[in-house]
Amino acid sequence: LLKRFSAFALKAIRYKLKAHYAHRRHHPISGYPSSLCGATPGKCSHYPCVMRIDVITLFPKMFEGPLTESILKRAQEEKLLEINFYDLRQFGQGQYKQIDDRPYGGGAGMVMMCEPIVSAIEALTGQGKWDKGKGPHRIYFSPRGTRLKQTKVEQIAKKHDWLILLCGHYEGIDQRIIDGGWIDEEMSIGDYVLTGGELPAMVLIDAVARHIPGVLGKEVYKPMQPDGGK
Ligand code: 4GY
Repeated sequence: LLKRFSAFALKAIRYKLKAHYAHRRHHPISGYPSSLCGATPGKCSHYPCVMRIDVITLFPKMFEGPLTESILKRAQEEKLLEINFYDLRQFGQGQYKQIDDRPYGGGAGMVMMCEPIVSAIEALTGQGKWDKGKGPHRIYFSPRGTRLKQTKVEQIAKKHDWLILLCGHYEGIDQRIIDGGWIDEEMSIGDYVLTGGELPAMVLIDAVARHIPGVLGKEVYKPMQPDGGK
């Protein structure tokens, strides 16, 4: 009975949120300043969440499971966290929706083509600014990137409310995407080579989510230290 009641209560809360808090500046559960999309108030299809994460990937289904269970599941239900997936294939070129290309300037293997990635990033960035006044923070995962540390996780959770995570495959992405300024940060989760950027993206999402107020509950959440918790 209690279970059924709490399910009902949660539903009621969510309904209320949708109806009344569409453009509130503070999240009704966490009290944390929430993100706003650039849409005209009242015309926005989603009400604010604390952190929006857009994932650009060739394999959105890989994310099922890790993000749809337990704490991350609840965080999304409570609109503390919003995770959207964009299938890169849909941005592919020509009849066959091509997304791979020979490396620019030569080299072995294939890389991920410029145009689909750039159009995906630009389509998302064009959706406006959020509360903190900045555009999205764009992260590309590769073993060549800067090693991810706890201090970095905390910084990201504090500084940003909108992330774009780009998951690479093949031999990586076309270097011109990085040189052209479409990526803010190249990140590595450790000194080993995986088959793609999906697992690193899930690792970052999980680590960042713990630092969104309300995700772990008051007892567990430790506010950030001024020194970044070193
Ligand atoms: N390690 N940390 C990592 C990785 C796979 C070839 C680019 C890592 O972040 N990413 O191993 N990624 C590679 C596979 C394309 C991504």
